[in-house]
Amino acid sequence: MNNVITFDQTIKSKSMKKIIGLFILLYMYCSVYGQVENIRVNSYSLTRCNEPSIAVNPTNPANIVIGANNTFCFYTFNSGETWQELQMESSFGVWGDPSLGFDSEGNLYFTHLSGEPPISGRWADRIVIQKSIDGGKTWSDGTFTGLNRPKQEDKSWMTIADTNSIYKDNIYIAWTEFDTIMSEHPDCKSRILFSYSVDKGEAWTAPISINDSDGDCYDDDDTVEGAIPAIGKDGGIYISWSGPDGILFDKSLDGGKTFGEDLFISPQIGGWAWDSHEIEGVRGNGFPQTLSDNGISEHSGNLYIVWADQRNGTSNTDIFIKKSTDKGITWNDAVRVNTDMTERPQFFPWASIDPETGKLYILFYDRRNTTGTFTDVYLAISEDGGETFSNIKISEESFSNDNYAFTGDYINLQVFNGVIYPVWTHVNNLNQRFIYSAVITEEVLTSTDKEIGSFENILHTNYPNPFKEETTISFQVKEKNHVSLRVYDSLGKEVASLVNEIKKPGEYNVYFDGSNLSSGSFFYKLEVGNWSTSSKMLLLK
Ligand SMILES: [Ca+2]
Ligand SMILES: [Ca+2]
Ligand SMILES: [Ca+2]
Ligand SMILES: [Ca+2]
Repeated sequence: MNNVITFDQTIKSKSMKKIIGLFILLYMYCSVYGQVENIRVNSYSLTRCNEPSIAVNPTNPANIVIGANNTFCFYTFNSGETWQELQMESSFGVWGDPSLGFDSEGNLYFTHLSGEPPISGRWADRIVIQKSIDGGKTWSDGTFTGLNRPKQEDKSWMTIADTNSIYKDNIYIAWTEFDTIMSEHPDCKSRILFSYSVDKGEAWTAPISINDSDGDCYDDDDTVEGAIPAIGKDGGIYISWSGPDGILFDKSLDGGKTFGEDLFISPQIGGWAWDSHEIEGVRGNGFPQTLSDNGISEHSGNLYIVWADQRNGTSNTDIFIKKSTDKGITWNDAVRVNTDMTERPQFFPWASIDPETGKLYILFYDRRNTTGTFTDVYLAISEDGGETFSNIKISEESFSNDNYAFTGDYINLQVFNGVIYPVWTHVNNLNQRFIYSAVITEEVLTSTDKEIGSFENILHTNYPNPFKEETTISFQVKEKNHVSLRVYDSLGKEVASLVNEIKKPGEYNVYFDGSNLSSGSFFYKLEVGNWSTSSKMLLLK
């Protein structure tokens, strides 16, 4: 049923030479920077190839599978050295928004939208779930959930409960239902739906609506969209999404039968949808992702929500994170994830947690070091439960990311056994699209850490300044040392202690909330061991 295309041997030997050449270059580069080696997944450009989703087989981690728009599936059984490509087929149709995952037994699931345009009324009428028991080589025709014609079912995401959860291997899907997609009629509504399977994708529960107030049907800022389920150890099901009221959150404590009252998490300045005027040249979004740390570290039980918004300027999109240590009842202040001090955009965040260490990894597109529409890919790492982040560039070359070669709505990341597997859409200088990945081990990250060794002790000017309520203070630490960052009023009285602990070399940023202070000048002082410096900021209400 599926067409398997194996890499041509001549192409392979040519690319081997290229790889050797690249290796030498990389080695030279490594001695300075410690660059992550990138893997190109498709050998030739594929039209509409974007929105990649990646899954690593827990029973054989050399088996990695990537799905991409609209119908692509790539799989490897040798950790990405060689890839096979096939086109997904199903009698329900295959129409993009791929989301992939393995259960603990190595069963692989590929969730996507349904339909084929030639069949009138069939487009996106349900969410289809196909299954592979041979690591992605062959697929079932699929089962489905959400069929509710003539309404349309769109932007689905699947999460499989992990081995530490009481609901291990149950499959959960959340998506957006439109009465009529793109309709401008005021009565046309959108809602977040949720359905799950307790029998490995054979049967699906009747979808229920999670959100308390509906969105519109424009597929824009005021549409409710971007729901990604997280399943806790104790079976709590946590979901956040974007819509007219900003980022909202809800949870189910009965295994997904019922949800509660929506909780407001954060405004989303600029909405979730950004056109090419907001992020130069490209359609971007800041959909929130909910995560539950089900691991064994001191951060186990934490919930996180990661998203992007434009609170720091229309063209200066940033990535933010909030944390809850009480299962979503209360949330801390937002922390900025990208550590740069530029006014350039970061977008399409995707996060994953290493359950062994509680380390948090966030992948995103980043234009901090580029001009125009040129884009890099960065990985942010937090070792302290989302309080502070270091950032590492993982793409080998910048590429122009614009609507000439549409890169979809998301990139993706998985962490398994301490190895980090990012996947993103790369566009070459001929506007051809490729899926890129990497296999990033702790050794690679440690060597990349050497980049951090080139850091100096620096205190950057806070941003924004003057500020109304919140501002970000960024600093670098040269060597592992005790670090303190304190804020004083104009009379020298301490008003806040923002950092007071041992820090590794790296770049950090800290949010300062001045909402309960009155207007005036403040000083902030950074101490690293015996070294110290201070700077001034202005609170204007
Ligand atoms: Ca899509
Ligand atoms: Ca609700
Ligand atoms: Ca917008
Ligand atoms: Ca930015």
